Amino acid sequence: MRHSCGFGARLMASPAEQMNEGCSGVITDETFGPYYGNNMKLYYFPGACPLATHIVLEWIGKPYETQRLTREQTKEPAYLALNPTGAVPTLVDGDFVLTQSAAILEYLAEMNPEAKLMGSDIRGRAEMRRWLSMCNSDIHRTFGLVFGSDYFSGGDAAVAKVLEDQATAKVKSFFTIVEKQLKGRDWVTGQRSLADAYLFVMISWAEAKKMDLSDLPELRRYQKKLRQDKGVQAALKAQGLA
Ligand SMILES: N[C@@H](CCC(=O)N[C@@H](CS)C(=O)NCC(=O)O)C(=O)O
Repeated sequence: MRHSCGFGARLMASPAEQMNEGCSGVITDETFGPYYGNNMKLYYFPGACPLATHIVLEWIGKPYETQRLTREQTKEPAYLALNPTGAVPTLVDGDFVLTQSAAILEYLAEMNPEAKLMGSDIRGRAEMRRWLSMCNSDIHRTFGLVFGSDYFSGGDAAVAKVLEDQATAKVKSFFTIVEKQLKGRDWVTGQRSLADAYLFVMISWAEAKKMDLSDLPELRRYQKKLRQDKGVQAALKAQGLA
């Protein structure tokens, strides 16, 4: 696939950027080799969906490692052995390799219940999953058509334009639903959760695509508040985005 989503996605990280990676250092042949460190390790592209996991790792506050990749590296056999979809995120925890954002986020929340990122009872967890699913299955998926319109149109510029416009309108319709939910709330479920980290990334993509959010004041207020959050700022900085 020749498309990628994310507001900071770049094809290559400079050596200086690679040197800035947590504890993982410069990308080497061992990048995808067996990993026996004590900390969890997150594979990502800057500004792409793994930013949600990165924010959650910051909220949890335990040591972790990251490995920035290029898109090309995610198509190499060694990485495909970790994540057969050739996408990020991938989380490695000892001998456990996990893919898919929603699964990774819930794994982190369940491993760290003290961070209270899931919702406190059955309905609270269901409510959190409602918004997490909207991010992962509705907004993210539709953004795939916005960022990937060239790919999905087979290179037909007119079709690509229709795809991008229609998908942009669909994303906007999801944000309009979120807008109503945010009224009177600082967090999408009323308390900080996994869904907030994902929603922050989705709004950042809208901003990167210069979507008109002027009629969604609650969404803009929410984004501004999250931008000031220490965990969000730390994750953005670590990815070279702040
Ligand atoms: N369903 C997957 C989707 C992952 C995904 O689409 N990741 C994008 C970045 S946001 C990617 O790595 N795309 C690969 C590419 O563009 O080649 C998840 O939720 O983790």
